[in-house]
Amino acid sequence: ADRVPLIAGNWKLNQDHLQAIALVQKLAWTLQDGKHDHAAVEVAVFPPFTDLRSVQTLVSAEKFELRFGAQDVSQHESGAHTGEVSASMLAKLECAYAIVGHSERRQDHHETDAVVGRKAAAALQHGVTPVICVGETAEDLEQHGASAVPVQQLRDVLAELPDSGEIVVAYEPVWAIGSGQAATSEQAQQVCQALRQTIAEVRGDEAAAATRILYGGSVKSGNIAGFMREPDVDGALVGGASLDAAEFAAIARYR
Ligand code: G2H
Repeated sequence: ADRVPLIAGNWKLNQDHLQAIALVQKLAWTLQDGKHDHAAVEVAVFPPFTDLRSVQTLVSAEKFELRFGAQDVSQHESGAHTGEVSASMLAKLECAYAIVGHSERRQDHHETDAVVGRKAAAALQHGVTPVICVGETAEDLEQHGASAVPVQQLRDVLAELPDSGEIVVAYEPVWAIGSGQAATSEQAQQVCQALRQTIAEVRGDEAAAATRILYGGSVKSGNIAGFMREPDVDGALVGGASLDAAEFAAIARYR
């Protein structure tokens, strides 16, 4: 299947407003200088909510080919949900994507798979592609092996979704996040293959072949090529290394 690889930069809770603007500009220019082919490798950034408007303004004013998304989205449409940001608000900001179920949100905000699924459904309803994060902890890995927990998480999230509509899945082993200790490309492939099989069972073979599955967890310019050689890894969700424009551009230029 022809899946356009996606290199996604999750800034997390980093960058003040001016730094965010500088980072987006530097990234776009670096990609442009390197004659980055956006049709061949898609690049997207995920700034904090407060910087989405500025990023959108820059991208549209400068005609940057960068895409962008939010790090989270509300499961609710509107109403008495203080502090939440809805999928329709993100759609109006031209967000292409919303990350849902990142392990840091599962941990810090007790998000369950059902909640993550409803968030993904809300995004889909407004034409925002959810980037559904799954992954096992070190303890899960020891007890159940690598695939069992992420596969079950994905099943439970998909149960909340309609049968069609583009999704992206990100496999992020919790033990590899921000630890400097990435999974091996073989480990990533094994789980991404199991996740694709799960998509096939729930949404059919065609959807499984079309869905992009990313690896995330301590991805750097030095290890990206190995992941991208694996048949079921279609890109990366990059945290720490996405805060440096040159490094992130080098990741996007993996081949
Ligand atoms: C995993 C990843 C980005 P890092 O959370 O989502 O972060 O690349 O810093 O491990």
